[in-house]
Amino acid sequence: MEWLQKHFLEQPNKRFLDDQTFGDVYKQVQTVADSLSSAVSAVSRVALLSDNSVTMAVYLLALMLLHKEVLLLNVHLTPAEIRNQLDELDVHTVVVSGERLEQLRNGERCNGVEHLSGIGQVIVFDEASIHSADSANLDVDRFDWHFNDSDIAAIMNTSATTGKFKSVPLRWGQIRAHVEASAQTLGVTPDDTWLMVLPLFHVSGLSILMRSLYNGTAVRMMEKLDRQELVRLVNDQEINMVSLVPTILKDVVGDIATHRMRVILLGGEFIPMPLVEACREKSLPIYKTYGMTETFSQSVTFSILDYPDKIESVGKPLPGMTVNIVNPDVDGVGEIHLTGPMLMDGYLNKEPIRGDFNTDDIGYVDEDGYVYILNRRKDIIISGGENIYPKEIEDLLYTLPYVKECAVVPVADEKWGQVPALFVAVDKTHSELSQDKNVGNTGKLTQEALVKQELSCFLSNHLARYKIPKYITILDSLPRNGTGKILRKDLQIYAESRYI
Ligand code: S0N
Ligand code: MG
Ligand code: MG
Ligand code: MG
Repeated sequence: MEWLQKHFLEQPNKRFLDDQTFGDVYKQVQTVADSLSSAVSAVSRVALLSDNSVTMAVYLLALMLLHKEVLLLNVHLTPAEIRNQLDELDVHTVVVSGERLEQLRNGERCNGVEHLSGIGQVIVFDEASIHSADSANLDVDRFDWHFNDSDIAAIMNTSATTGKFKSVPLRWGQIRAHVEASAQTLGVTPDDTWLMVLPLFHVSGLSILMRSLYNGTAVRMMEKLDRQELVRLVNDQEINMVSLVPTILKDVVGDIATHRMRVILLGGEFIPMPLVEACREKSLPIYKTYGMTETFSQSVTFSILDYPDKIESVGKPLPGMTVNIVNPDVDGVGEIHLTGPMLMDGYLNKEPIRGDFNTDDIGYVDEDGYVYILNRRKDIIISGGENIYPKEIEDLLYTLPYVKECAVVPVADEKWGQVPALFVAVDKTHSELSQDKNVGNTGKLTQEALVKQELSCFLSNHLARYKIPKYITILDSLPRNGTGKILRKDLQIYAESRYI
């Protein structure tokens, strides 16, 4: 937060967030911190739930200035998922935008199932107070602007192979290491304006705010993805930097003019080579990035225009980061392990990391130090940049008394890159699946349609939309190998032949 104070002193009139200057934001952050301070004085953690906006950024910075650990909640989560995350991390205060308030209050989706969130304290954004920010009544000394490297700035929950989320503490030392290394890799110019269309609740978005806060450059916020507006901002040179996932870029690449941008940082999911080729043909300054919440975003990056012979790689580690290939085969392909100052020191409430961090991704490093990813984490499904772990969905389904066996597998998808597909075997005689129970509101359904309806309804009450399987296939039993393991690859091949 000293960075904000520094830019306020050195360049108060420079644009920072949309049309707000460093001077404006400096005052707004203190005003909001003042208004929140008594409500949050007794707690060390506060959750924040909002879509991207300048107001969200100001509230986030204000909570940081109050030295709170800010749990950033994904707006796509259901009330049940939100409550679960709050309970697990012992968070009782949620700061929320007016638009997302209903989501905390009422989780009803279908069949009258209710999930009231039972949260201790809910504080709604107060836009009016932000704009009444006035320097006259500000005494900067009442805040402690200094942060220790080991202080936690934010917490993000990431889904995990186990099916249960893990909590990543993002500490100031890690953030500083990242913004310094990123600036060295991408360069900084005084006119940089970085478009934030990716969510501030992911490191893809939060890192943009932190880089600009450190470099004293501008951020243009986009609340809701608007593809036309994105193209206009790029072509009219209102921005010169943007972070995107391939799901977004592939929709707009045809409309983007050449040579207008300084950096298009592209990552968050598998990057298809035809997209990279299309960008290279237009000379778009694509910087591929490989990174994750655990490393506070990009840890490996390169420019496809500067190194065209390496376009199949994800680039070289940022200064300070090291990639180690562990257990390599004869071709040098092995587990990708990372280490360096941007890496977290361990998940909350888990063993600290000693030595390298195993990403569970598989790849190799070439003789020039470029990293190639061949397989993403085992079983992971990445839909439009959101990670989904089959086990979370499967474990949830196994809580249903009539589910005998189930498996969720990734299926290629034109829009989202990948989507989950569910295979399930059920006990059709179970009372929960009886025709009579549903006949009132649905009319007569086939047994299969009835089962699918029950499952869809159950899933939508419990899981964020992007995690809900796009395809459901009901089988008598799931195919297994000699040792009893479900043949997931066979299911994936079957799903891709049937549904695509
Ligand atoms: C792609 C996005 C913007 C899609 O949102 P869109 O089109 O606005 O959809 P909505 O209007 O919100 O919803 C319409 C329907 O679509 C469903 N839906 C929304 N998102 C998804 C999804 N991802 N998959 C499947 N379905 C989705 C909605 O539920 C809705 O459904 P209905 O109509 O049924 O209600 C949005 O998904 C998005 O923002 N994605 C990107 C998220 C992201 O940033 N991921 C990256 C996370 N990774 C990291 O942070 C580490 C990597 C990293 O740091 C990085 C990544 C990229 C670039 C740079 C970096 C870096 O290193 O700095
Ligand atoms: Mg959107
Ligand atoms: Mg969205
Ligand atoms: Mg640390």
